[in-house]
Amino acid sequence: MGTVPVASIERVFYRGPMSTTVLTRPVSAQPRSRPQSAATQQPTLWGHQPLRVNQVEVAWDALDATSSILHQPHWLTGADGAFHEVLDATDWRSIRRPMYDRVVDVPRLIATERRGAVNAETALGTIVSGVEELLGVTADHIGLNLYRSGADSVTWHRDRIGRQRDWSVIALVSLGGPRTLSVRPWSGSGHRAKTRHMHLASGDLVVMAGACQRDWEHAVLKTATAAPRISIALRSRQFPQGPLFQHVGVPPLTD
Ligand SMILES: O=C(O)CCC(=O)C(=O)O
Repeated sequence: MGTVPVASIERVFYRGPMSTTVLTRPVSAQPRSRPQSAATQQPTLWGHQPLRVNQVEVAWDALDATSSILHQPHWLTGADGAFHEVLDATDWRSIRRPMYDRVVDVPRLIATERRGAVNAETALGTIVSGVEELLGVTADHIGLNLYRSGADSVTWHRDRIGRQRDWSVIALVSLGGPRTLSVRPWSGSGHRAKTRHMHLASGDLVVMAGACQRDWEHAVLKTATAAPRISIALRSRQFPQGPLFQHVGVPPLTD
C-alpha cells in the first residue's frame, strides 16, 4: 500500500452528517490528534493491482459445536487501492455514546451504507457483491469502521443481529493496515485459554457463522502503533446458502 496522504485522513475526520439516533459530532468541533501512523502505510505484495475477488480456499474452523469461523487471507487482490477509494468515498462519522455516568467518544470512525445505494462499479460494490455471492444472501446491513491508528479499537462485543439467534452470518473484509481480531467465549470460565487471535491483513476475509454472535464475542483491541485500517462488515438475516456453506466443515446451521 502506498503512502496515505495525511490530508486525506484528516479530511475524513472533518466530514459527515449529524446523526439523530446517536450523539454525533463533526470532528472539527473537538479535533483529535492526528493518527501517529497515518503517513506510514506499508504496501502489500498485490495491493495495488486491479481489485479482484479470489477463491476461498480455507475450511471452517469450529469454535465449538455450534459456532464456526473462517479466515481467508488474500481474499482480495488490489486491496490497497480499494482502501484509498473507500476511505475517500465514505462519509465517516465520529460518534459519542453514553457509558455509565459519562458520554465517551467511540474510538473509531463509522459509516453505514444502504445496499441499494452501493454503486456496483465501485470498490465497495465489488466487495459487497463478492461477499453476497459467497454467502448466498443479500446484505441487510453494511457497516464500515475506520481505525485511524492503534488507539482506535472496538471493544469486546457480540453483534446485535445474532445475539438471540442460533445462527447468523457476518462477514468482515479488511483493507489497509494489519490488526488483530480476537474472539473469546461470551460467558463461562476459561476465557483466556479459549481466546483466539487472528492476524488480519489488507484483503483478508473473515466470516463468523452459526451461534458465534450468541455464544462468542469479538474485539479489535488497542495496540501501540497501527496504520489506518478499514473493516467492512456485512450482516444478513437471510439463511445463507452460498458456496461457502457447502464446504466440508460447514457450521451446523438450522433454519
Ligand atoms: O474491524 C473488525 O474487523 C471488526 C468490526 C466489528 O467487530 C464490528 O463492526 O462489529
